[in-house]
Amino acid sequence: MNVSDSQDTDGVDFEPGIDDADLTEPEALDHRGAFGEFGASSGAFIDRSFRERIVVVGVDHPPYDDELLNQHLDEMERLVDTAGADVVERITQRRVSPDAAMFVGRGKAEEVRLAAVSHDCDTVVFDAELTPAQQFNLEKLLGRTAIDRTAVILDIFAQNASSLEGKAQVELAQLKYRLPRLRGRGRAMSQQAGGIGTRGPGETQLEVDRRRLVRRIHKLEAQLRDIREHRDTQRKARRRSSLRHVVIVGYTNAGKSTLLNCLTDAGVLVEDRLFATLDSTTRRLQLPGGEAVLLTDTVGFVRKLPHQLVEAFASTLEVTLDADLLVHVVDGSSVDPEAEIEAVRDVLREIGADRVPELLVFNKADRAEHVHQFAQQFEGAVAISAVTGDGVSDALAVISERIRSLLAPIDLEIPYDRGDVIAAIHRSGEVLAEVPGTNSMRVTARLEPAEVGRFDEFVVGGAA
Ligand SMILES: Nc1nc2c(ncn2[C@@H]2O[C@H](COP(=O)(O)OP(=O)(O)OP(=O)(O)O)[C@@H](O)[C@H]2O)c(=O)[nH]1
Ligand SMILES: [Mg+2]
Repeated sequence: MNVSDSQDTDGVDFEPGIDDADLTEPEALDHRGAFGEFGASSGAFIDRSFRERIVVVGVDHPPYDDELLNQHLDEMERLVDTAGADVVERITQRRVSPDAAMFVGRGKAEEVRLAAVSHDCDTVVFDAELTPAQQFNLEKLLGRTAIDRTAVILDIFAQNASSLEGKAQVELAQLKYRLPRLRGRGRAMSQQAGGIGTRGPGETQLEVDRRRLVRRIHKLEAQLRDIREHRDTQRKARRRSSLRHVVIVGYTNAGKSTLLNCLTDAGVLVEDRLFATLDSTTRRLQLPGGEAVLLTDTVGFVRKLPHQLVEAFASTLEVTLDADLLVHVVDGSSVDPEAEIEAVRDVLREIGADRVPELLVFNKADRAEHVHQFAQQFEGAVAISAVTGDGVSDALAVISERIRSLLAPIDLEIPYDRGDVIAAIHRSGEVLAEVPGTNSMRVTARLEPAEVGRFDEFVVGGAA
C-alpha cells in the first residue's frame, strides 16, 4: 500500500463556501456519486454487488500526530472492509484547517484523482465529515463517488439492520444525510426551457424529490413513535418487576454480545465485524448475591459516531439512560483502549447517560498479557476474557456488589410483637444485620426507595 504524505503547499482552491445555486450537476459521471438519484434501489453508498476498490484520504490537523492518523485510517480500513469493499491506497495530508470547498487542498485533490484513476477505483472515502458542498465539489473533480465517514458507517448500519425498528432507524438516518445533498436533476434542461420566473423541469424534479424524501422521513418518524410507545409499555412493566437493570455498553467489537452470551446463554450473534449488534437484547441474570437483574446488550459505539445515527437510535439508546449500572466493555487488546473509552463516554454524554454509574470491564485478556495490568490503572475495573470465561465470576461479584451498594442501608427498630413487619422487610429488601434489643429487634437493611415509606414508623436512621 502506498502512503503519501505532504504538506499542502498548492494554495489553489475552489472558491470556499460555494453557494448551492452555483453548483451544477456533474457531467457524464461514470459513477453514481453520493448525489446520485434519490431512491437508488439499495440506498447504499458503496456498491456491494462486487468488492469496490477504494482510496482512503485522511487529513491531520495540528497538533500533528502521524501515529494517531494512521490508527484512525486503520480503523477506517476496517469500516470499509465491513462495508464490503477493499482499500487500495491511503493518501494523507497535513493541513491547519480543512479547505472549505474541497476539504483537502486543490493540489492534493488532484493527487487523489490521479491515484483513483491509476487504481481504477470506484469510490474515494474521506475519514472526516464532509459538508454537502465539499462532497459535491470533490465528486465533480474526481469523477467518482466521494463519501465521508458518516456515509460508510450508515452503509454498515444499513447492511446489519434486521428488526423493523433497526431498519426504520437506519433509513431515517440515511435520509437525513441525503436531504441536504439532494440536487436537481436535468438542470441543463431547465436552463434551456427557462425564462425569468419560470420553473424548469429540473427544479420541479428537485422539489418533487425533496417532498418525497421529507414525506418518507415523517412516515418513518411516526412509525418509530409507535414502536417507542410499545417500548415504553414494556419499560413500565420492567420497572414494576423492580429488577435492577444492567446495560452493557462499549466500543464496537469490544465483546459485548460475547459477554451477554457468556453470562446468560442468550445466543446473540457474535461476529468479528463492526456493528454486528444493532438491536438490543435483554436477558435475566441471576447474580451470585442472590438477586436477579436484567442484562441488556446494546449497539456498539465508535469514534465520531454520526449524529444522525445517535439521533435516529435515540429510543434504542434510551435503555442506557434508564440503567442502574453500565457495564462498559473495553477491548483491552486494542491499540488504544483509552481512546475507545473516551469515544464511548462521548456518546454517553451526548445522550445524557453519563450520570449512570459505570463499571469498566477490560475484555480479551486472553489476547494480550497487559490487559490485567491495564485494568489496575482504573479504580474498580476488572479484566476478563468473555471467550475463555477467565475473570467473569469476579466481574459478576463486582456487578453484584455495585448493585447492592446502590441502595443505602437503613436501620429500623421493630418491636418483637411485630414479626409480620420483620418478615415483610425480609421479603422486600436485603437484611444485612439483626441485633436483638430489650424490647425490639434492630434491623439493618437495604430497601428499594419505594419500599422505605412502608416502614417509616420503624426507621431510626441511615446505617453507617
Ligand atoms: N480473543 C478474544 N476474542 C473475543 C473476546 N470477546 C469477544 N471476542 C471476539 O471479538 C469479536 C467481537 O465480539 P462481539 O461480542 O460480537 O463484540 P460486540 O462488542 O458485541 O460488537 P458489536 O455488536 O459489533 O458492536 C468476536 O470475533 C468475538 O469472538 C475475548 O475475550 N477474547
Ligand atoms: Mg454485539
